[in-house]
Amino acid sequence: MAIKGLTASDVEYDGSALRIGIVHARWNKPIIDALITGAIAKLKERGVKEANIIVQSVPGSYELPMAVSKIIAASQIQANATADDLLGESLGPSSAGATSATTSMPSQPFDAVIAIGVLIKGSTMHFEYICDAVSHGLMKVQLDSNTPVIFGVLTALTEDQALDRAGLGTGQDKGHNHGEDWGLAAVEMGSHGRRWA
Ligand code: DLZ
Repeated sequence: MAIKGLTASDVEYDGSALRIGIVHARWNKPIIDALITGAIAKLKERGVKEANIIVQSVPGSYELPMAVSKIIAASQIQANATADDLLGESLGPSSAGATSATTSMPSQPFDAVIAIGVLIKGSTMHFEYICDAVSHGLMKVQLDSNTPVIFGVLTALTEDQALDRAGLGTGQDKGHNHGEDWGLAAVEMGSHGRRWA
């Protein structure tokens, strides 16, 4: 059976002003690595600057919702703090001497975060519980934080299924790297956030 992939959008989204986070689990690392590579390739293809792609790892997929929540919150706090600092600088007594050359640019909160994990079913119920917790957890994080969180979690019944979906298939063709779709989805959703703000 053919593996489904993302249908191209009519709009070519421009990622050049976006800041994108990638948080990934380390279970099934070779598959994870291929998915990250695919996601980053598409982010760059859409113009996201390398310096604006921040990659963080966590032990397993179960840790993804908490980690994504924390990096979104940290980026928002950091951006606000820097903006406050700049405001204080321009209003403060020494502002007359301040030049733009001495003033750093505020850092930018994440426009979207891609959560990447690979869950492969074992012989116990572990898989079902983690899949359920992670999918609900990531949805909650994006709605609570108002920041798009791309669901880059493969929930595969076999290792071969996961390999096919990372473009590492061992059959007649190598399958399709879903990481590429997640990179495109991050740029599209991140761009919407800016336009609707
Ligand atoms: C424990 C576990 C198992 C059995 N399988 C996977 C998996 O296939 N993929 C994955 O990302 N993580 C797995 N984990 C680890 C959990 O996600 C988590 O890291 C631990 O339960 C600690 O909270």
